[in-house]
Amino acid sequence: MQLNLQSKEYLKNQQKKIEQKLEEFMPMSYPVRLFEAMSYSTLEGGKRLRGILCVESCKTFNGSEETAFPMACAIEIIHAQSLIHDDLPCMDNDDFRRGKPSTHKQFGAAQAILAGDAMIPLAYEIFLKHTPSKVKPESKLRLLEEFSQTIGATGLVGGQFVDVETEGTLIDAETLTFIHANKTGALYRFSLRSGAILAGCSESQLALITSFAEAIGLAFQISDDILDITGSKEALGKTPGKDSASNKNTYPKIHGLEESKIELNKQRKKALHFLNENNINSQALFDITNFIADRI
Ligand code: GRG
Repeated sequence: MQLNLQSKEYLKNQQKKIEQKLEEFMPMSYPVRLFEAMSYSTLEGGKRLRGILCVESCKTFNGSEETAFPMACAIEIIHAQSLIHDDLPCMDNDDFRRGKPSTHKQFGAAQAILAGDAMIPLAYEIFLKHTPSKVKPESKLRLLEEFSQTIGATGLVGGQFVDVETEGTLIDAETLTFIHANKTGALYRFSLRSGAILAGCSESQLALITSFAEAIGLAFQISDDILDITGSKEALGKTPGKDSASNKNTYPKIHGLEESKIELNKQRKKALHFLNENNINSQALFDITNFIADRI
């Protein structure tokens, strides 16, 4: 189901707004090459899906875009940081990212690691410095705790750790679910939850948006795994075929390509069902779900 022109333009415009905010928030100082490496990885390219989801979730629960922009940028900075480290020779070893040389290719491996390191506290700083003061301190503290759990050993790092450790071995479906839910799903989950928390939503609304987030997070990783098989370097902006070349555990490897496509559609239906059944009337959330499922 192709997005109509109006939906495409709306999402493009939201992407631009997040990029403008990132330009505004990214610092520049001495040592200039460190800040350049951070900006190189963060500012150029990227679909900004996680940032847009944070903003749209906030709007869905009657919060303003301005309330969500700092957190949306913090999420995009952590996402960019995870891509820098993921591309390193000791991890996924990819020379291309977002259609250009990956950060270690452009700046050197030690510099790329340090740029990534510096982006973690920067994300927290931007959230704390720029989030409007009308957001309650207890909401900010809750978000800091959830953000930490999302990106650390119980989230991105934990998922990536199991992914790296099991490379070249055959894992069971349960372990694959763990990898996907943490390596990729955790940041999707947090993107939607953080927007809702910033808007001051109720606990039951938070539970609903979390269920939606889990479905699209899984859908996104399945589509990413499928695209590694079917996508081109130009379309992906990175090297295709790397998963099978390094005998990585992916959804198609464990479940087969056809079953992966079926599961992707199941997750789409599940996500849309949550929106429809619970009267979450967000055209953008509806469109992003279809964009994720249709991008294969
Ligand atoms: C966050 C502290 C901390 C450490 C990072 C390296 C690592 C730990 C985690 C790796 C996580 C990872 C790379 C998961 C894959 C996620 C994925 C499919 C990314 C591609 O996302 P897109 O297509 O990228 O949204 P763009 O370029 O559009 O932003």
